[in-house]
Amino acid sequence: MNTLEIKTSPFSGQRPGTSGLRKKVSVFQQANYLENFVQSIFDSLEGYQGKTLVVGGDGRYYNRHAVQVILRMAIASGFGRVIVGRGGLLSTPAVSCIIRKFKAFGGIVLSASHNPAGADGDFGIKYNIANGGPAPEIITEAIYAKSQQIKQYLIADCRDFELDTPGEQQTGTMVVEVIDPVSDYAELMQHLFDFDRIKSLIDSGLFTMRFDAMHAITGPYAVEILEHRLGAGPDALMNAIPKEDFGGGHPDPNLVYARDLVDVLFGSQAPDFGAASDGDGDRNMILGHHCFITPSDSLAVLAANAHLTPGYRRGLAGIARSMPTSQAADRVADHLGIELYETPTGWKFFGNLLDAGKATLCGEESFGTGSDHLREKDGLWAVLFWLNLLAVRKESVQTIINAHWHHFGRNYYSRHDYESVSADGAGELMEVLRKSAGSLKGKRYGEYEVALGDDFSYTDPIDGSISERQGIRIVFTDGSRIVLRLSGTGTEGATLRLYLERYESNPQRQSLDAQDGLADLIRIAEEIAQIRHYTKRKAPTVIT
Ligand code: G16
Repeated sequence: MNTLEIKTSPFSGQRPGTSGLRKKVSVFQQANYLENFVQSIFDSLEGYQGKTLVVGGDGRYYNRHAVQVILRMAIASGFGRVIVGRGGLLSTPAVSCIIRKFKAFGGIVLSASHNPAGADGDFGIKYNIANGGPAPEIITEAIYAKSQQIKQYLIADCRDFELDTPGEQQTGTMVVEVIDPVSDYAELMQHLFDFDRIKSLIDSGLFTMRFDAMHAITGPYAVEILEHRLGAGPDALMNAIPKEDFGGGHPDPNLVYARDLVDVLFGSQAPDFGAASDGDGDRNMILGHHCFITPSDSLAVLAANAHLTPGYRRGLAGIARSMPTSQAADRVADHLGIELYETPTGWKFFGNLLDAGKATLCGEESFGTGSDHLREKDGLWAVLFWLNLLAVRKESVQTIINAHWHHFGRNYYSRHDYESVSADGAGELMEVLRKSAGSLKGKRYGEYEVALGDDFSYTDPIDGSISERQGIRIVFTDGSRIVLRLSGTGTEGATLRLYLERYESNPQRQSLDAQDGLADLIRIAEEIAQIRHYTKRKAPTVIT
């Protein structure tokens, strides 16, 4: 078998964002674009010859083609084995699970997460390291640097691999092993949660649920785990068949894009529990009967109740959350007497804390929750965690969240997204704020007085690496916060995210709609940041 050396030249803009390289499919379809990036990944790694690589994606348009290219390039670069999910499919948490279980050198995840798919949609590629987690910035920057100097890539001159049947295929010195994408992950879930108890709850007939896979990767995982192992009926699953274009939808599990599920949970005869996951299976949204749990509250509830599950009965070492995530989990950490870590946005920042055993649970406002069982956030894991709590506590989701707020107080929280706005306008807004943030201290806005204004900077407590310019924080003397940052995952123009948080300890005042509870802060954010002026938008595109 020949190795071809193909001459190429760099593409600008191959710098990975918050979570890998995400671009329009048409960008990836340019000759050599994908190959350049894959070669740049391999060129930035050392010592992988003869080792194992895991490859899989969320099944979106271009997934199959990309898998075949990566397999041929992995042979040419000297990997010894590639483990690939049947059909080229693996959820992001399953990639993490399999890297760890089989002690692989690393893995490549093909996904643009919740971004729409199809020929006109988005595609993405991300490298995960041996701990199963996203490559840290030092590696993503090295990949980018290689991509800007690349002159050639190596690819095996061989036929396509058969991806639809589990088993091994030898080509040259490399083995391609096609595996069932679900079973290793399902086993891990069964180990962490009390499946018998959840099954009894579902079998009791007193509990109804609905899970929306949004025509994305969690469909097969939900069928195996929720239906086959836990006994949920097929009518408990929505959109469980993965499609290359996600059925034309936007598989972002939030109140706007998972509207069908939200309508069911807020409709007449609503089930007791509802949940959705995203394109690649790492996000989750939790709903109860006529009730929505913010991701920040979900993290706090899971932390406060973790002792009720087999996997976390041992207690938590610590909790980590991204900076814009609400401080609800901080109160639980305080109560439990454990450390709370505040990191920049991006799951990769949790990796060192998890590896060092400093954090057990992690969460982000962007509908991500996870733990030290993997090094990715994990959508179905969060769903199973909630099901385990419901099975043990035998209370409704609403009762659980009310009791939580009663005990710890409620952190009113919301995120306003201004999607696909002009990059120049959004950039200018951030520059102006960056310059003025420091001078806001002491200023009064109605009842609120600014205690701190800065651009968040993080020093990793394990390796000392510093990540700057991670979002403007305006913190008030009562702990309320306004945070602004630009998304690192969009593919069109810029997406401005405004995060709002206010703490309410009085149980009598905890039942407002979040937008009402945050109305003053929403006005103050506009006054300080002039969002309408810079984005030329009258209102956010998405409110969660
Ligand atoms: C990715 C990252 C998350 C991050 C989210 C939003 O999630 O893995 O850590 O919170 O993007 O990032 P941003 O606010 O920069 O758009 P996913 O699910 O898209 O991979």
